[in-house]
Amino acid sequence: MVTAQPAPLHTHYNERLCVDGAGLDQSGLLHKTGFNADTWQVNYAGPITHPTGGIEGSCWIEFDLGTTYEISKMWVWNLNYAEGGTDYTGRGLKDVSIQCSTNGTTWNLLTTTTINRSTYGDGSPYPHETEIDFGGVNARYVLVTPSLTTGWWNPAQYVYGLAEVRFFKKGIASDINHNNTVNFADFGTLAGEWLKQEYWPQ
Ligand SMILES: [Ca+2]
Repeated sequence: MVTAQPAPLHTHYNERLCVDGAGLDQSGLLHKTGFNADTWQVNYAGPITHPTGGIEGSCWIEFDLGTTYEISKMWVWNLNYAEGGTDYTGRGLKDVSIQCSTNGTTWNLLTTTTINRSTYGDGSPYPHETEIDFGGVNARYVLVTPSLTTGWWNPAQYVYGLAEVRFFKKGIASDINHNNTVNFADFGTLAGEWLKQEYWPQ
């Protein structure tokens, strides 16, 4: 689940669009650009502070991963679209604070960092261009707060946001059912997958 403030610029710029894979191609690696390109976008609305996160910024977006994971990294496809030959990569987020929490009320600052401006200003599909190291921190909630003054690349643009993010947990290659334990239950899950009809010749 994902929540953000202020409200999106339009319903078709809802924050869900930066976590649900919308806009990515079949490989899951390239995000489309262009108008209405399945991105989250907000209008600058003055200083804003998360109810519990405590950092004043220009907006905030909170990702609820559903359960606590050891998070290894986060990929970011920054907001990027070209419209009528104009490069709008300046609407991408720039300086952000990233806080983590296991309960949604007590937050720890992970890092303050800069999200790269997309280099694909020509409107072509583009890969994630920022990887943020989470170092295996335990978190269920991740809160991103762009700086009030340098939170996005082009200060003349008062609209900004993200195209897509993806979180990775610390890997256990044999943890087939993703419960952070490797045991016989994983073998059962794997066997079940093999026995599905679609894996066998017709
Ligand atoms: Ca998207």
